[in-house]
Amino acid sequence: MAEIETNIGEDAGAAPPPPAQPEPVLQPTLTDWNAAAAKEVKGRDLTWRTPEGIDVKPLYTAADVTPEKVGDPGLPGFAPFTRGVRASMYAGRPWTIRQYAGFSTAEASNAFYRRNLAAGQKGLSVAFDLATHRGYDSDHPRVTGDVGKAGVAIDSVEDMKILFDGIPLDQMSVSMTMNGAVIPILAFFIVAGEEQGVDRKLLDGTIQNDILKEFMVRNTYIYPPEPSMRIIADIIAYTSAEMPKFNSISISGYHMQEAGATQVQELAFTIADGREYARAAMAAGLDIDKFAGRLSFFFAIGMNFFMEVAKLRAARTLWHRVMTELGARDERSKMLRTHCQTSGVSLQEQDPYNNVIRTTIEAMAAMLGGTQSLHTNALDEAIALPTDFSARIARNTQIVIQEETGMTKVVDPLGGSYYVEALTQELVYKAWAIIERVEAEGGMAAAVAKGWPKAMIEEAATARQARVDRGEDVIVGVNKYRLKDEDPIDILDVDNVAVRESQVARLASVRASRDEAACSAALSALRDGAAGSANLLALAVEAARARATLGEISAAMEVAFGRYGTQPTPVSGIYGGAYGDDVRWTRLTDGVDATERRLGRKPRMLVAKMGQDGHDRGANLVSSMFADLGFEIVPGPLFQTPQEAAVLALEKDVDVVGASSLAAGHKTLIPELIGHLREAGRADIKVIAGGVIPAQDYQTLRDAGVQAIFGPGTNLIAAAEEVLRLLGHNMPPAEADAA
Ligand code: MLC
Ligand code: 5AD
Repeated sequence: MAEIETNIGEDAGAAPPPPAQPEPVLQPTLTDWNAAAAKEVKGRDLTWRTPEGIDVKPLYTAADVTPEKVGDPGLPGFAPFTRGVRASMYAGRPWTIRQYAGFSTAEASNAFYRRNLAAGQKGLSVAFDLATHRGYDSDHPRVTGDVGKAGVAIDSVEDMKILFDGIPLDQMSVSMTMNGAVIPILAFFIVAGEEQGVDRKLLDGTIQNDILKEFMVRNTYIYPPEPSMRIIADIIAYTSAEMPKFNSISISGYHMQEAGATQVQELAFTIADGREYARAAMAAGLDIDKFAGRLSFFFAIGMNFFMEVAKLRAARTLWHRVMTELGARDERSKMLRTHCQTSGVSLQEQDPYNNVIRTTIEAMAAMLGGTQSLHTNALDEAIALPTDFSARIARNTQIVIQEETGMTKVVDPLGGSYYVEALTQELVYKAWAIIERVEAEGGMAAAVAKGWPKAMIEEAATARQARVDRGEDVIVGVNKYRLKDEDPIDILDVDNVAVRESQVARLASVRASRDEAACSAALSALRDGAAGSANLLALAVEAARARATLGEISAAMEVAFGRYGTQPTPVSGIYGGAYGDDVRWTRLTDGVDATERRLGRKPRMLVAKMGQDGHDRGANLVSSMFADLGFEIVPGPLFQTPQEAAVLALEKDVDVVGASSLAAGHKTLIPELIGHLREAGRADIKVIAGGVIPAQDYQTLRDAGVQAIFGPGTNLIAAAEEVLRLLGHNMPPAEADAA
């Protein structure tokens, strides 16, 4: 066989002779390039203005990364950690494949975790159901639609022990996404470890414990802001003293991006939140270098690939600056370590296999940005929780990148890219401007209380929706290249009635077998502690040991703290403003005017949020858009029972109730609402449903009396046309051009 000539490797032979001296040529300049490019595109401006307001040029060169412009990004493992927190990064140890999961009972979730770990997952990340998040036991009347649906139901230490059965807590790092009921959940975890024989000093993991973003975007808070901040300081104090391997908080921007924030907003508010928490712990008397090394972060990774890579690099740079300013001396205190999750909101119900492609691109951005830990979403994200099938593809997306591509072999391989370095710096500047504004207004807790960060995010979300509905932002399979027919895919359906029954039975047995006197003594100590200043986690550990339930522990603190609630305040003018006098918009406003003349008043719609589902992005978008059209909107408060929503609908005498459901409670809650309206003799009030509602559930909802269903990927213009038709307006059929 003829030998193939190669110059690769040691046996390549002598180096080829140097080329003859080239004729001196004049190197083309940037001006030459500009002229050439302008000629190719006939003078069209190729600058891309991103939603962050960044003007991305079509070309970056060495001129964009001079030391005056971008400084020196330094080396990985060294301050300011722009290029990564470890010197060897993935070449030394790959990021943790940590899939967020939880559904149904502790038994079912435990079995799912074990299957995933056997198939190559490396760390655990627990998703709790909404009843648990909001501090209710599974037998509470407010949570009938929520038990076991969006996550696993945990009522006591006994459930927590089952959740980690056969999973040694001194060897497995466990993240728990818990913010509202963080005290009982962390207490259950500590006691479950203890009863597995694991000292809390060895517990490795993370608790989300980030309440500020709950008030801003995620809404699974329980108590008002002030006691909530105290809880965080108590947890940081307890874990920094007792649990040296445990990350006391996961400061989360993820949910901001999910709610519609731009990358700059996500970055800025997350870093500002981090500063607020560090200050709260310092105000409680803790030394910054004793706790800061265990503060961790969590970001979303969406489809703007290079922006996401740059965002993680910028985040590390900013955090180093913030912690230096706060007086940290230890470099470990200034290191931003983060988990990332690919973007849920970027995934679609339509043509769902595209989601695998999206998630792969996002996963690559997360790893090229230098994440420590990663969750990749499943392809059925837009409609349901993952099945074993979809979870396998999601997990394997990471395993393939780690084990087949060689991408892990080089540290920060995009470092030095003109574009990435310039963008990193641009994000640092843009985010810093917002961080300064937060600072000028008294810090993030004060900003959240004033409400402007939330409003800013909602404006960005509404503008994005308008761009998608107008076809300006492309989503393949949704507003472009849409399939005529979609094949249904198998999805996970949790029988919440059965889960609730089994939880109720276990609760009864826990209550029957515990030492009642010890339990109530522990609960009353906690009640006093909440009124005073004792460490709440330490007291809750005692209560957990005595088999107090999650609902009881939460209620004990609620006596002193109260329960928090807010009224939604939708933004206005953004969606309508994007359409201006576009014919699709004026057809609708004409329709609303005609309906108003017919009714003798503006058409009224209640936008209802029932159950413990706090995902309010869709509801706020709908409220904002319909108000722009001329509807009178009644924005329903979060967490209503179906009966409360019905009472509000009757009181306000609405024409339509739009029930927004993103947490799988729709099959229980919406039929109940319709039942209450009918009982009151108001079957004429139209009920429509929107949100994460799988096609498989449409018939059940229609049979219950739902008149229109708007799933993920709905064009709001088309939805409004449908609503006007329901109100008796003779609206011509929806135009294809709206999509
Ligand atoms: C890492 N290590 C190395 C190394 N890389 N050592 C030598 N060389 C290298 N190259 C060491 C680390 O120092 C550490 O040890 C250990 O290995 C583990 O690495 P890590 O980088 O700390 O990873 P991990 O343990 O996975 O922790 C990542 C984390 C943590 C710090 C970001 O907070 C975390 O796991 N977060 C996950 C959060 C999460 O799952 N959230 C889900 C949210 S879902 P040592 O001793 O230094 O610790 C959600 C959705 C919703 O919120 O709304 O419901
Ligand atoms: N299991 C798996 N993923 C979940 N998510 C939320 N709940 C679960 C769960 N129980 C994911 C989705 C969602 C994000 C907040 O977390 O991707 O968008």
